[in-house]
Amino acid sequence: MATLKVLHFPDERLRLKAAPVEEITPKISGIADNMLETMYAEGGIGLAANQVNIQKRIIVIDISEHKNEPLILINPEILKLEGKEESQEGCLSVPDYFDVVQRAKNIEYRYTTPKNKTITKTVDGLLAVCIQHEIDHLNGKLFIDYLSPLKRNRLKKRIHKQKIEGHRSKNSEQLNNESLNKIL
Ligand code: GNR
Ligand code: NI
Repeated sequence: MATLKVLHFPDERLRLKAAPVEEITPKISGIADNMLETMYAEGGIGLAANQVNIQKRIIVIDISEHKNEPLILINPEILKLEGKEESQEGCLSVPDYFDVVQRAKNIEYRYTTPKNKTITKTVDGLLAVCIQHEIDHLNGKLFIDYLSPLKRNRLKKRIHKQKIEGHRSKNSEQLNNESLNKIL
């Protein structure tokens, strides 16, 4: 098993629509296992394949307290959305940002397992939120897309600033090494 690199907003690859899995093969199970390992390593409760640049409709979830109830959902689909509820969300592709999003409270969904069984279930609560969040990823959508334009612009500016700061500190380190070399 291996961990994979998680793409961060505003990476355009997060905006691609992932393609359905045509056939469940050992390769697909291997991808799902690596996704679970990545999700656990990053401390997330869910992960969609396109967050690790695999453009296939696979999501993994574990909302259990002891992180020992992994779920693998292949070609997940929402069949029904009912009610509304707001909850705080975060995303491994948008580090250090959390905000309230309104989603359906109850959902009916269908998916295929790695053993090639197709299952239909109804859920609410955190699992319902997580499944909606992950299926959004497969469609190229991020939870920050639901924020007001004002909030989204503030977030964009913050991320842009962090990027510039990152470049600056790298460059100044280089500068210091160069000056150090001259001195030595
Ligand atoms: O780890 C995660 N926590 C979370 C909290 C509230 C709603 C959704 C999530 S999913 C997120 C991991 C992630 O980015 N999955 O795509
Ligand atoms: Ni996410």
